[in-house]
Amino acid sequence: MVTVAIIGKTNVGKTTFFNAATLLNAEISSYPFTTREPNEGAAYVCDVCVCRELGVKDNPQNSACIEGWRYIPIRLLDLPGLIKDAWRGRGLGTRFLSVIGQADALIHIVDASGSVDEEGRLTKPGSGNPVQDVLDIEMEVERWMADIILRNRQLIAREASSSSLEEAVSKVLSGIKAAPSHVERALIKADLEDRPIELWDIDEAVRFSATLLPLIKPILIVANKMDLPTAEENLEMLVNFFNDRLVAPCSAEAELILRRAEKMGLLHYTPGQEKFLLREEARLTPEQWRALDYVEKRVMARWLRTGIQQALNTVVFKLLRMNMVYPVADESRYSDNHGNILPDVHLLPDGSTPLDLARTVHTRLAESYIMAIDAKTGMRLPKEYKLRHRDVIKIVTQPRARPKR
Ligand SMILES: Nc1nc2c(ncn2[C@@H]2O[C@H](COP(=O)(O)OP(=O)(O)OP(=O)(O)O)[C@@H](O)[C@H]2O)c(=O)[nH]1
Ligand SMILES: [Mg+2]
Repeated sequence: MVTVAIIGKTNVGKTTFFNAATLLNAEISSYPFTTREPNEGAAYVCDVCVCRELGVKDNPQNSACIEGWRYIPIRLLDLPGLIKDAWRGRGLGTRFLSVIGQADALIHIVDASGSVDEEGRLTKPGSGNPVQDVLDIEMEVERWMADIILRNRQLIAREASSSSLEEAVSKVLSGIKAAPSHVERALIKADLEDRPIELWDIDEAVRFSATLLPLIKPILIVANKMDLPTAEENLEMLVNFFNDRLVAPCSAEAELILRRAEKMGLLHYTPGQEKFLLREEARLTPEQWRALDYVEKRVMARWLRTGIQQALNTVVFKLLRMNMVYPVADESRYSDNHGNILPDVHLLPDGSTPLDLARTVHTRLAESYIMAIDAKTGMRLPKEYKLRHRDVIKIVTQPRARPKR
């Protein structure tokens, strides 16, 4: 399953984002370092389902279809907060960073309202510097990676003499899934491919890590707390400064309010949509009224959406370039063997073939693979066909041999 980890300075709203996306109840507070152990939960990414295009009523099994939108589960990890100089042991230090090794991509949440001070405490909105916060926190991750490399310099040099530098570095960084091809690209980009690793100093190791990090873990910057007025100017600053990266605005608190109110049956709200509608029968307390009025005025009327769903979708569909692919057993009815219409959808990286889809569904399907059919056109697909977003695919397999009597 696609795994996304949330990183960021303490108190920026990581757990609020996590709870809003997973509807879990991990502890949130205005104190720094509230989260002391990583949290894990299921969140969803969504896009238009093929059911309407095909004119069928689907009954999803591994995902959900809500008003023509297909929601697919992903794994979300919420990490304890970082702070500048965490590598020296400030705050909770960097001991939870190894968790990012499990992630395919990172969401880097920053407090766009500038309400978190140097020590990670909440302070007057507008006094913090979100651009500096992003740089500081990414520097902590890079320092942590650089430290692993420097501590293992002799080992890497020994290994490299019998294989290659990229193989040896990749082995030491296997915990964060750095493939030799990533390491090779980063060595060239950082202009370090000819420099003996025994001689690397801290600046060189950090330069290499900073080049490698986005290659192995694409990072979305999420500008949170957009409901606070000071966030608008800072968002512009973030977008201008990080002009070659993606920055997504959001209000995690607004999303949490809406999803909890929806769960309590007070309103209709589909994550990612522009509107929420109060249920006629809903009896709101004055406090609930105030909270929903705040969300309407400060978030929906201004930004159209809370931004949580868009952030998750951007990570999976834009940064990781995943495609939604629907495997079916009966290509004329778009169903599985039990008659479920469009039962499953899988997220596969761009460039995947029908055989990759077969492997994702079941090893047996891959082992007995003969060919694939595009269920929308009925056409047989070439072996090297690159699956496209929203393809519906029938995998044709060899019939199973009957056991001899
Ligand atoms: N105004 C506003 N406040 C928010 C938003 N998201 C989170 N907060 C507040 O920010 C504070 C910190 O939220 P948390 O979710 O605990 O932050 P965290 O990043 O997980 O913090 P640590 O676990 O301590 O690192 C809480 O007081 C939240 O209510 C938002 O979108 N808008
Ligand atoms: Mg937290």
